[in-house]
Amino acid sequence: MSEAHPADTDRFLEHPEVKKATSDKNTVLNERLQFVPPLCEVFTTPYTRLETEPGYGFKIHPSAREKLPDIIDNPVQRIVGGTSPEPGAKPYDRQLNVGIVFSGGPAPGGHNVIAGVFDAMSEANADSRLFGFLWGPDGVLENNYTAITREKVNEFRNLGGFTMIGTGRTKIDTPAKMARARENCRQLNLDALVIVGGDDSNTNAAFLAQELYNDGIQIIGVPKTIDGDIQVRDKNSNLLCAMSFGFHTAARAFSHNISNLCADCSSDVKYWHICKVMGRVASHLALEVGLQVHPNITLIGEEVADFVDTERIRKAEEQGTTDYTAYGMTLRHVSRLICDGIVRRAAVGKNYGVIVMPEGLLEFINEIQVFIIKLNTIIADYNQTHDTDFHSEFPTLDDKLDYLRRMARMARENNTFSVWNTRDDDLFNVLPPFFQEGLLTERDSHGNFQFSQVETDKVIMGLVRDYLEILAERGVYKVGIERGWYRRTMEKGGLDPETYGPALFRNYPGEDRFLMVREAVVSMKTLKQTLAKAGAITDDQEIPGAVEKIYKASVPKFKTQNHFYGYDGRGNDPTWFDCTYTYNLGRTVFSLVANGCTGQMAAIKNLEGTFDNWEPLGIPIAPLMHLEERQGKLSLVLEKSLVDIESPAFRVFSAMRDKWLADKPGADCYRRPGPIRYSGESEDARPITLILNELARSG
Ligand code: FBP
Repeated sequence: MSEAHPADTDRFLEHPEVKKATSDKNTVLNERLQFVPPLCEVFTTPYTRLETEPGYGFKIHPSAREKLPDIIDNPVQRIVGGTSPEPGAKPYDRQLNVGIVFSGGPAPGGHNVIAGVFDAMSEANADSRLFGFLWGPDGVLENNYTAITREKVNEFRNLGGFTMIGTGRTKIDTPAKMARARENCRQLNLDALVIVGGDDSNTNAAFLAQELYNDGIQIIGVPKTIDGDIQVRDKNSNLLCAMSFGFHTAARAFSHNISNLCADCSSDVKYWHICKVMGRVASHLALEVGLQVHPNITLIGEEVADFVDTERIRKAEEQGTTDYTAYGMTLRHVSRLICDGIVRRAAVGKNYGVIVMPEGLLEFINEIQVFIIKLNTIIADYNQTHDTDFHSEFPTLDDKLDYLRRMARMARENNTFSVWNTRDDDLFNVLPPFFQEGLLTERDSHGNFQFSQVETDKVIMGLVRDYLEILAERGVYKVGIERGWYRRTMEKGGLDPETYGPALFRNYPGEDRFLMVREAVVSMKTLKQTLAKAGAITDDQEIPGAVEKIYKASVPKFKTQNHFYGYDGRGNDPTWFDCTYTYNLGRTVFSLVANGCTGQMAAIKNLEGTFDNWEPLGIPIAPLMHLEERQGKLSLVLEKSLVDIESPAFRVFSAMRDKWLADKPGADCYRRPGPIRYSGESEDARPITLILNELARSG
C-alpha cells in the first residue's frame, strides 16, 4: 500500500461525498426527523376542554385517601375539542411555564412527548415556556434545567432514547426533597411539572401533586416504560390505558434481532441462542417477542408462578395429604421443561434453536423469591438501624456472606427468630458465586431488585446443561439420524442398512423420518457391545467406519450463545405506534395543564383499537395506588400490571407453543417481523398482544 501524505488526507476529507459519507446525519435520520405523526381528532381543533367520564370507578385504598386527600377524588376526564375557549377561571391560551422531567429507564418516544407538549403550548401561546430538567429528578432537586427551544425539539423528533435532557432514577420522596422541588418550581414560576416515568415515578407524581396542591403547581404524569407494566383498568376492569409508551418499540427491536438469530441457528444448526429480554418483573416483553418471532421456547414468569402440578396434587390427595410443592415452579422444574424441548427437537435432527426468557423470571420462582424478599429486608433493616449503606459497609461478596453467616449463627445460638437462619445460609451457599453476588447487588433508589444485573440466563442454563448431561448419559438426549442419510452413509461404506438398522436404532424398521440410536448406546464401548449382542459384528470385530460416523452424528453437542436484549431497545428509534402515541400524549399533557388539572396521568384510551378510535384522557393517579413492600416497609405505590395468563393474548401464545417448538420433522415456524417502521400501515401498527386482546373483546 502506498503511503498517503497527510495533506492528501486533509484534501480527501474536504471532498463533498466524503463529508456526506462521514456525516453524523444521514438520509434515514433526516426523513425520521421530518415525520409528522397524525393527531387525534380532538387535537385538530384550536381549543380543548375536559369532560368528566362518569362511567369509571376505583377501589380506593384508605391509606391513599388519607395521604392524598386533595387528588383522591379526581375523575377520569375525556379531552374534547372545540373551536372557542371554554369560559373558565384561567384563559386556555394564557402564558404558561411548564417543566418536564424524565424519570427511570429510557423508553422510545420520550422526545415526542416533549415535542407534543412544546407544539401544543406554542400554538396556544407563543410566549409559553417549556423547561427540561436535566438528568432526571436530580435536575428538579438541583434546579438544573434547560429551556426547550424549537431548534432543540426539531433535533430529536421521532428519535429514541432520552438524550435531549437525560434521565435518572432519583426519587423525590422525603420532606426535604419535596421542599427543594417546591422551591425550584417556584423559582422558575412553574404552572406545572410533567413527570414522564414508570410506576414508581407516577407514584412520585401523585405525592408531589398533593404536596404542591396549595401552591397551585400542577403535576401531570405520563406512562412510560418499555416493560409495559403500566396498564390501567378501573374496578370493573374497564381498560383506560392498554400500554405504556416505549413497549412496542422495544419489543419490535428485540423481535427483529431475535428473528435474525432464528435465521442464524437454522442455517448453521449448531447453536441454541439464549435470549434474555428486559422487563424487571413483568414478562410482557417476552410474551410480545414470543408472538412476534415464534421462538422455540419462550418462558413467561407469571405462568411459572401460577403453575399447578395437578399430578402431584392428585397423588397427595390419594394419600390424604397436601403437597405444597405442587404450586409454582422451582428452578429445577423450569430447567427440566427447557431440557424437554431441547431433547424433543434433537430427536428430529434439530440440535439448535432459540429460547427467550424474561429477565424477571427468577422473581417468579419460589425459592428465589424467598431469597429476594429476605435479602431486601436484611439490607433495608441494616441501613435503617445503622444509618449507613449496607453495600459500602460490606463491599465484597465475602464480606456480605460473612455478615449473613453471622446472622444465621446468632439466630441459632440465641434460639431467636431471625429473617436469616442456618437453613437459608446453607441453601444460599449452594448457589454459584456470580448468582449470590447478583442476589446481593445494590437495590435501585426505589428499593427494587435490579434484575438486569443478574445473569438469569446463566443460572437457568447452568442447570439445563447439567441435566442434559444426565439425559445424554442415560441415552435419552440424542440427535435423530435422518433415514436417507443413514442409508447413503451405510451404502457408501459398503454396509447393509438392514443388517445394522435394528441393532443400532430403537425405531427401525418403521416409517419415522428420523432414527433414534438405542438408549443403551452412550459410548463407543456400549455401541460395540450393542452391535455384538445383536449379531451385527463379532466380539473381536472393529466397529465399521460408517457406523461410527452415524453414532457420532447422534451424540449431541449442546452449544449456546447468550444474548441480552434491553438497553438497545430503550434507545431504539420509535415505531409508528410509539411516535404517534407519544406525540399525542404530549398534546394530552398540554390539555390537562391548560385546563387546570393536577394529579392526573395523561393517557390514550383505545390504543388497542385502530388510530381513529384513540381517545385522549386524564386518569387520576391517586386511586390507582395500593400498598406494596418496598425496602422492608409497606408503601403506597402504583400497582404494576403483570401478564394476565387468562388474557386472550396469553391463551393464543399458549395454544401455539407446541407448534412453535417445532419438534416434528420439517421447517421451523419462525416469523420475521422485519425492521422497525415509523410510517405506513402494517400489521405492526400495534403490539400483537393488544391486537389479540382487542379481537377477543370485539368478537
Ligand atoms: P423503567 O421501569 O424505569 O422504565 O425501567 C425499566 C428497565 O428498562 C427494566 O426493564 C430494567 O430492568 C431496568 O430498567 C434496568 O435499569 P438500569 O438502567 O438501572 O440498569
